Amino acid sequence: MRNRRTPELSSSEITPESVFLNRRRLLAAGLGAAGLSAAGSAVPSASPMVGSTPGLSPGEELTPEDIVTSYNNFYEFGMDKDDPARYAHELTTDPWSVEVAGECAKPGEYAFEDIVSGFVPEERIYRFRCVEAWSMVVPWQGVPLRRILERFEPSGNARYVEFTTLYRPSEMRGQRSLFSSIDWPYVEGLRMDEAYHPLSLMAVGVYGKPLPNQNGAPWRLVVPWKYGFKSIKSIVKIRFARRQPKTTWQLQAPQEYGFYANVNPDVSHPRWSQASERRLPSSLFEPNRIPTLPFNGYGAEVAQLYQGMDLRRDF
Ligand SMILES: Nc1nc2c(c(=O)[nH]1)N[C@H]1C(S)=C(S)[C@@H](COP(=O)(O)O)O[C@H]1N2
Ligand SMILES: [Mo]
Repeated sequence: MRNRRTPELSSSEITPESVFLNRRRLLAAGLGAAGLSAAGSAVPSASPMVGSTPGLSPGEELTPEDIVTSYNNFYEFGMDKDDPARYAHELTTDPWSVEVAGECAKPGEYAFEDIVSGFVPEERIYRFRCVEAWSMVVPWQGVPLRRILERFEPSGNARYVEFTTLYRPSEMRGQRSLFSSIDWPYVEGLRMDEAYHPLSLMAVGVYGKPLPNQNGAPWRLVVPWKYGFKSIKSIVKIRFARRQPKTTWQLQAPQEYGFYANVNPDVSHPRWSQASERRLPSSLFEPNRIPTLPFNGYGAEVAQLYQGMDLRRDF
């Protein structure tokens, strides 16, 4: 783990060349183990039927890769579902640096490779439920968020962790758009106990390949019991905080989006019901509508995090 601000670090260690080598090593050692075949061709390491995966019901199937990588929300590239797949290649994700700040012993500016080095990504097949009432089942590869955050030694004052996406209008056309009302950069947050929950994942791959830009390269959060908007993409800043951070969607429409954003079929969005969802692939004639589960089906794992809270008020 290197902190670019520590004086003893020699400049040769942060040359573009070493960054390049580190990234190649990351892919070879990490994602290789998680799903790339020896020949380098991508094969999903999961079988399409995922009934034996914890949390998933028998008969639930993986959402096909082409849908996972072409039906996206990533407003930095536009508001339509196909904008991210069309325009996210305009973003440069290498080199990538991450600022760590706030209540921790190791703040600083880190190279992405240094933060993830030494980790072998695990495969996690998760249900993913968007607040717009569609859902998917996705095979992610990633590192438990807790293991990453612990590297920065958060202090006892850290009760929340805030994540921020890149602000780079030159490469993110949605940030230049006059139609976007979002106050960039995109910000999300978790309570520390949520961040430390074993289901919280920092994904670096999907379907056995490095994350495509439209899915949040080089790394993005995945919090499967919360609405999709909590799963922030292309993170450049991690800040440990005493007080609850203000998140992008909360600032945008506080009556519609709360800090917690736990999937809850009993609490409607003011403009639509959350009782059911369209499981992709879904079409007009085959909507594939299924009931939405409390905590997106992960209640047995996470409900205790919210004991004593009124989830209608803290939505
Ligand atoms: N930076 C950033 N992260 C984001 C978003 C976004 O617009 N910008 N959209 C969120 C929403 S609303 C959803 S549903 C998921 C979609 O993730 P996916 O495209 O990988 O399925 O990303 C989330 N993360
Ligand atoms: Mo979403």
